[in-house]
Amino acid sequence: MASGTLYTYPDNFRAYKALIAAQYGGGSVKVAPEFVFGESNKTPEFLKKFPLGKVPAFESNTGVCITESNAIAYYVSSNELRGKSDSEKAQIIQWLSYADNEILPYTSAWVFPYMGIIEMNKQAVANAKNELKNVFQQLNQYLLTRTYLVGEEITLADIVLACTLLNAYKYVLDPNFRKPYQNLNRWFNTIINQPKVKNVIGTIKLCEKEPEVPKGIDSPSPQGKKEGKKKEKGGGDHKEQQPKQEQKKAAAPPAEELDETELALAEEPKSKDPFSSLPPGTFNMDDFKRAYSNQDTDKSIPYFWEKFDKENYSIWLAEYKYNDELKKVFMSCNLITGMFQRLDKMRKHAFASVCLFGKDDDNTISGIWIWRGQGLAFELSPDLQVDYESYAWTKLNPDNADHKKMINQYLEWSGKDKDGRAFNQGKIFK
Ligand SMILES: N[C@@H](CCC(=O)N[C@@H](CS)C(=O)NCC(=O)O)C(=O)O
Repeated sequence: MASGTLYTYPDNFRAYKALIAAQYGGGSVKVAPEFVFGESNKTPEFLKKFPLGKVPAFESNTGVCITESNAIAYYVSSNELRGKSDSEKAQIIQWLSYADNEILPYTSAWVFPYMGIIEMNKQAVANAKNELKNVFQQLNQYLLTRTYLVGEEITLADIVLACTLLNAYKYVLDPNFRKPYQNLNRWFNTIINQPKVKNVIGTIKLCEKEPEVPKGIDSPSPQGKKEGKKKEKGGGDHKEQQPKQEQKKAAAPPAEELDETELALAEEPKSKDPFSSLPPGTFNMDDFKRAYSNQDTDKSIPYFWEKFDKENYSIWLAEYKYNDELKKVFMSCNLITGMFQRLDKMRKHAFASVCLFGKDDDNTISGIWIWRGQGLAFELSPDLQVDYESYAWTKLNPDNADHKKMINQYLEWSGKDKDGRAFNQGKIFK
C-alpha cells in the first residue's frame, strides 16, 4: 500500500487515475496543497525529483518518485486492480496503451479547443470525431457481453479508460453522438458511479449539447496556418495565472501535449520581435511584473504609477464583444487564458489583467492591457492578430482620474462590470 504526495493542478484527468487507484490501494495519497502549475513544477527541487517537470508526479512517503500517470496509478493501486493472472495483467497494459494511443489524441483534439487549451481547428475536430466513431464502435462491440474491460471486476484498465474519456463525456459527447454506443455508455456509467471513483471525481453530469465554437479561438482554416498563421505551442507551455484568492492552493487548468503532427505544425522559424522598432522607454515591464506578483496591490499599484512611462507605453481597455454567448465560467476563463497562450510573442512587452464578472450562464469578460508603444499592439504583426478582433479596444488616458480608477480596479481585481455583475476571478498576462 503506497502513501505519499501527488503533484498536480486541480481537475486533471491524469491525476484522477492515480487518485482513484489509491482509493482501491488503501494508501493515503494527498494532493500537494501549495502546488502552482507552471511554477512549482519548474523549481530546481521539483526538477531534481522529476526531471521532465511534468505532472502528475508522485513522491511516496518512503521517497520513491514516479511520473507518468499510468505508472503512478499502478504504484498506488491494489493487487486486484493490477489483474489476477499474467494474462489479465497483460490485457490491462494493453488497455492502458490503447487509451493513450487510440483515444487520447482524438478526445484531446476535440475537447481542448472548447477548454481554450488549443486553437480550434475544425478539420482536426471533424477528423477526431470520425476516429472516435470507429473506436467507440469497437469498444461498444467489445462491451456487449462484458461489464468490465478485463475479468469480472473493475481493474486499472477501466479506471484509466474512463478517465481518458471523462472530459469528452462531460463536454462534447452529446446524447446524439452517444446514442449508438449504448454498451460503452453503460460501462462508462458503471465505472464513474463506483463509490470509490465518485469519491474522487464527484457526480458527473454528461454533456447535453456540444458547445458552440468559442469566438476568438476558431482558426480560419487549415490553409490559414500554412499561410503563416501562428500556432500555439503545445506541451506544458501553458503557464497560467490564477485568481489571487486561490493562488496558494489552486493551479492552472490543463495543459496537455499535442500530438506529433500538431507539434510539428507548431514549429516555426524565429521571427523578428514585432516590438523591437519601438523606443524602449523607461518603464521596466519585468520589474513591474515582479512587483505585481510578489507584493500586495496596495504596494504594486503605487509602484506602477510611479514607474509608468506614458510617452512610450499605453494602457487599453479590452471588452469582449460576445458576452451574450458566454456560458460556463470555466469556459470563459479558458477563453481568456487561451488568448494569453496564443499571444506568447507579446509577453516580454505587455501585461494584462483580464477579469471575469458574473456567474455561470451570465458572465462578461473585460480587462486592461499595458504594452510598449502607443498604437494597438496587435497591428504590429500578423502573428499577434489571433483573438484581438473579438474585443473592443479603448485607449485609456493615464491622466484621466476616471480611467485611472478603472485601471486600478482591474489591477486589484475589485469592482463590477458595466451592468453590475460582481467580480468573479481574474487572469494575469505576464
Ligand atoms: N504521459 C504523461 C503526460 C504528462 C503531461 O504531459 N503533463 C502535462 C500536464 S497534463 C505537464 O505537466 N506539462 C508541463 C510541461 O510539459 O512542462 C502522463 O500521462 O502523466
